[in-house]
Formats: sequence, C-alpha cells, structure tokens
Amino acid sequence: MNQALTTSAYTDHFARTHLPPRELWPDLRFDLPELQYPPRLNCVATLLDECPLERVAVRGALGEWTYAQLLQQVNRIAHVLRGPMKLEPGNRVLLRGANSPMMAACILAVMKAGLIAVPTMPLLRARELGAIANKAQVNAVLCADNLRDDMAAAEQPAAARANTLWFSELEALLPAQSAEFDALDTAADDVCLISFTSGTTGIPKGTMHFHRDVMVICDCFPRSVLHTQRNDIFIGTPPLAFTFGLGGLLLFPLRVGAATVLLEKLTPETLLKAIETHHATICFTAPTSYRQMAALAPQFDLSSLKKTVSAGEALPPATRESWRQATGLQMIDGIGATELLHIFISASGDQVRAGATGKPVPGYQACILDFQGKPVGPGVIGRLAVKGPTGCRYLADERQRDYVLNGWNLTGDAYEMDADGYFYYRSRTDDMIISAGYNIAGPEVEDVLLRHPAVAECGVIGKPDEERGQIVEAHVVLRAGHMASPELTAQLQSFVKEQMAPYKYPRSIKFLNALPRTETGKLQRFKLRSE
Ligand code: 3UK
Repeated sequence: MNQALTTSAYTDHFARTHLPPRELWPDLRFDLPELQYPPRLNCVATLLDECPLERVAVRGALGEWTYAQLLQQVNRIAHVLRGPMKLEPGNRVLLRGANSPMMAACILAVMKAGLIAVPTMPLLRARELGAIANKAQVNAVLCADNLRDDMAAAEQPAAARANTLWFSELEALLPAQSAEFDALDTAADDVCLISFTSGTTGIPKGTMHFHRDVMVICDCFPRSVLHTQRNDIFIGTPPLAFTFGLGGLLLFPLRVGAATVLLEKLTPETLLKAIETHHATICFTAPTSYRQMAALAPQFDLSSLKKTVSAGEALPPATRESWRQATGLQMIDGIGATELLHIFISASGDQVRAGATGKPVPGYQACILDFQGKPVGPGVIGRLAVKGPTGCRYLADERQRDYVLNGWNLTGDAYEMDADGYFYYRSRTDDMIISAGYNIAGPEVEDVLLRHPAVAECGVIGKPDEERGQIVEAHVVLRAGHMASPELTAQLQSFVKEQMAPYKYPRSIKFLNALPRTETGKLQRFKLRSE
C-alpha cells in the first residue's frame, strides 16, 4: 500500500527532501483497475499524447487553440524554461495569471519539462506571494503583465527575481523555439505541483502532488460521478491556481479530449452570457455564484448546459432548489480539498439525496471519527476522515500531524453519515456554535434564512455571550428593494423559529452590504466574528 518511492528524474531534490516523513503520510489506496499507473509517468505527456489534435482544446477571450496548437505552445514554452531560463529538473516555477489559454499552457509546460508548478491566485498580494515564493524556494517566475506590480514587490529568492518572465516577454521568445519537446521521463511519484491552501487563517500551507495524483483526479470524480465526454465544453470561475479550477477547467477536459473555456473576471451575469455564447455543457463554480445566477437564469439561453458542479463550501439545500427551479438541473455537489487535490465525496443524477454532499467517490473511503479518533455510526456528528489514492503531504509543515490521523486525512469538517452511507456536511469543526449547551451548525440556520424573500446572502456565527457561552448571530445581505429595520429583524427571527428548533434562532442579526469571502468563494467567518 505505501510502497517505496521510485527513482526520481530530478537533479534538484528539493521536493522529495521536504516531503513529510513517511510515517506521517496518510494511507494511499489504488483499489480500482483504472488507478494502476506505470512507475514512469509524465502527466502532461500522458494527457496531450492521447489528445484529438484537430479538435478545439481551449478557448479564451482572444481566440481558440486546437489540441495541436496547444501542444505546440506547451512545447515551445517548455523549451524556454529549459533553454534560455536554464531551469533544472525539479526546480520550482511560480505561475501567476488569471484564467486564460496562456496561463494553462504555462502550467502544462512546467510539468512537461519536469519542473514543479507553484500556481498562485490573482488576488494574492505581495506579502502572500512572498510567503509562497520563499516557502517553495522558487527558482523562476512566469507572470501575466497585468499582475506584475505585486509580483515585483514580493520578497522572493534572488534567483527567481533574476529569472522572471512576464507573459509578453515569454511570448516574444516562442516563435524561435521548436514546436517539438520530449517530456522529461518523470517518476509517477515525482512532485509536479505545489498548491498552497487558500486557508482562512495562518501561514499558507503548500500541498505536494505527484504526476500520478494528476492522473488520479482525472480518473476518479469525472469518470464515476460527472461522466465527462469528448463533446463536452467546460466553463466556470475557479482560478487555475485553485485545484478545484485546475481539475475542473483544465485537467478533466484534457483527459477526455474535450474543450474548455478559460475566461477571467467572470461575474454571475457574464458567466451566464458565456455559457450561452460558447454552448457550454459543464459548469464549475461556488454555491453563492449559483445562487446569484439562479435569479438571472431566465434571461439567458442555457439549453446547452447539462451538468453543474458546486464545491468550495457547503451547498445550501435552498440554493440547490432555486437552481433546479431556474434551470431544471440537479446540482452536483462535491467536497474536495487542496490536500486531496480534488473532489472525494459527491453524487449526481438519481444518486443525489437532499441535504447530503453524497457518497465517497469510487476509489475513496470515508468515515466519521469522534474526538478520541474512534469511528462512530450513522446519525452522530463527528470529524470527517477520508482515504484514497491521493492524500495530504504538506511541504515542510508541522501541521501534517493535525491533518493525518492513523492513516486518515482529517479535513476539519464536522459531518454526519446516514445508514445508507450518505455524508452530510454540518459545519467546519471549529465553527460549531455552542449556545447554552446546544450544538448548533451555522449552515443549517443559513439555509432557513436563505428561504426568506428578503435575504440575498447570509452567514451565521457564534458570538461570545456571558450567559450562554455563545449566541447565534446572523449576518445578512438583503436583496434589492428591502431595507434593514427592527421589524425585519423580528420577522426573520420568527421565520427561523417557525422552521427549526427555536434554540437555533439568531438572537442577533446584523445587516451588511456584502459578506467577506476568499477568492475561492469561502465565507470568512472569522471576519464576521471579529466585527
Ligand atoms: C470546504 C466544502 C462542504 C470543506 C476544493 C473542490 O474547496 C476546496 O479546497 P480547499 O482546500 O478547502 C477544503 C474545504 O472546503 N468544502 C469544499 N467543498 C465543500 N464543504 N461542501 C462542499 N461541497 O471545509 C473542505 O474541508 O480550498 C473543492 C475541489 C478541489 C478543492 N481544492
């Protein structure tokens, strides 16, 4: 199960030397026939060697590339990395750009050349970029011109600063490069990606993923839950620097020779428009985005759309219902994590059960552990524990010990299982509200509030209280045409009390213009708590 690592193709051993000690790794299991990979594997070579050369691979704001053109672009960039940039196998390359065909080609070229991609999200600022560049000891930077200010201002290894190319400079070098490039013959367990968590607290954690892991995520969720096909057209919002986006908007389409539409700065409105224009069939975005899109959906022709995937945070049942009413589509909810690379519990079609995220994706197993680490049965809330073909390996980080327990990955989520093996999200483990001895999950109260016609968005947290320990406090964004008032507060409170145990009702309600969210769509509850 935990076989020894194969011989690395790298001359720079940074990644392997900074993997956690073997005894701190989670168990890895490759039980399915489709998860048997050869010991030497370059994921980009595998993805692009089998592709339909004449079909459209990527579309962007400026045009489209067939697979043949994408392959040539990737090969030319790979030559620049190994030629003029003088990078050595195993070196790290920080990548920075909004979603676009060029950003996609750069990520693929880095991996194909036997280098390690360190993608960063466009909204990160100099301080955060500096932390990442230093932690991953990056050797070079490829950065979109429009994001160069923060990159230039970031602290970083001197070698990387001296070896930085802005996309316009990189593009100028491409015509002189050969369009053929032999992929580095990497080990299946050579690290090809260091993805930093979008964690809401603390120093970012770098998660290390192998060439094999990239193939694994393509061969799990898309194959058994999403059922992707060559004639699919993928679209969505998550950044390629977030593994939700890297998988959903780049790797999964490439795996089946499908097309992907990579656009930046999509709003609910422009995403709907783009679905219509490009006849997209599969969409990936966050729950709040679907909630906003549901209200606007009738203004667009969405008849091409077949499947919609929601991840990043819990999908409120109220959002699932309004999306279904607006589009006729049954949402595919899926929980994933940067540590596990992509989605490991999900359900689609007839398998969807109200209120549940779903069942473990084939290849993965999950259970609920209590606070002593013992498995609990159906109907008991506890800590979600997962294992499968991918798992947590932090880059030089003590927090490895918090994420992995007895071979299980602990995601930090409070979940409950039913007798049929469906998994129900309750809250983040740290976010459970304890009021006068009752355990209250904020998202459950949020789901009720979202059903009130005045509520556009909301976030429910525990606010410290002398008498009760904590009280339930709701932060509400109103829909246009509604005004905050003591009457509305009372109305929302009785609305909640009518639909759930009264001890869960928000004793305090605050009205905000917007909720604080990360670039990956997650509500920053700690910001609501500190207000
Ligand atoms: C939360 C969910 C309930 C949950 C991610 C799909 O979100 C991703 O990775 P992150 O490392 O965060 C992981 C945490 O986010 N979460 C994600 N999806 C759901 N909670 N229902 C969901 N459907 O707390 C989890 O532990 O940013 C999602 C694919 C790849 C990813 N990296």
